[in-house]
Amino acid sequence: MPDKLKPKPVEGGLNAAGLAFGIVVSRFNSFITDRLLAGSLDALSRAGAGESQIKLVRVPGAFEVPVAAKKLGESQQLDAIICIGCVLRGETLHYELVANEVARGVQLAQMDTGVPMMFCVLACDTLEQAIDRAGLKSGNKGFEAGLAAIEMASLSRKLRSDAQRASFVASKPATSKPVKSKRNARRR
Ligand code: INI
Repeated sequence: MPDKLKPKPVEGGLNAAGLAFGIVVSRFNSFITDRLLAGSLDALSRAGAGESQIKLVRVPGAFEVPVAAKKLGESQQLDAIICIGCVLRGETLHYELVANEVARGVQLAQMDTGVPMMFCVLACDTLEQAIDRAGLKSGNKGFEAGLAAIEMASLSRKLRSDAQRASFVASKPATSKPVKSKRNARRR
């Protein structure tokens, strides 16, 4: 990379002040999802969010998470949405179908609405694996999703205001001489 070029990256911060969040949580496997929800709320509250900044929606199972998240996104009232669920492998193919569709659905919902959606749907072989990720050995994935939501909400706001300024930047006259390519310089 040339050493003269040091573009400043646009990054989200971790301050939840003035931001609004949606949380969609599934009731299926609530022993796990309630702990993930507690982790997300902990992250949001540590970052300064209050109850009035959080819209909590409960759905029956992970399969129903994407449609609720999409509806929240379509309201364009929220800066980021956390999607919480837990899919545990059973004896049948049901697990695969639910796990695949919820991931695809959440991705589609965030791309359709442009609202960042955190994917906090555990897909585990055993209950023990899920417990480890809901506050035991492997931390709390809900807390991680909460932090990611704050960062993406903040980044989204910044990118939105950058986009509003983009037309100004595009129409701004160049302040320095345009760089001639070597090829053109030789021809002249
Ligand atoms: N829902 C889950 O959230 N986790 C699961 O492990 C699960 N399994 O394995 O069946 C599950 N099924 C229910 C599904 O999400 C829907 O609620 C149901 O099919 C009704 O549409």
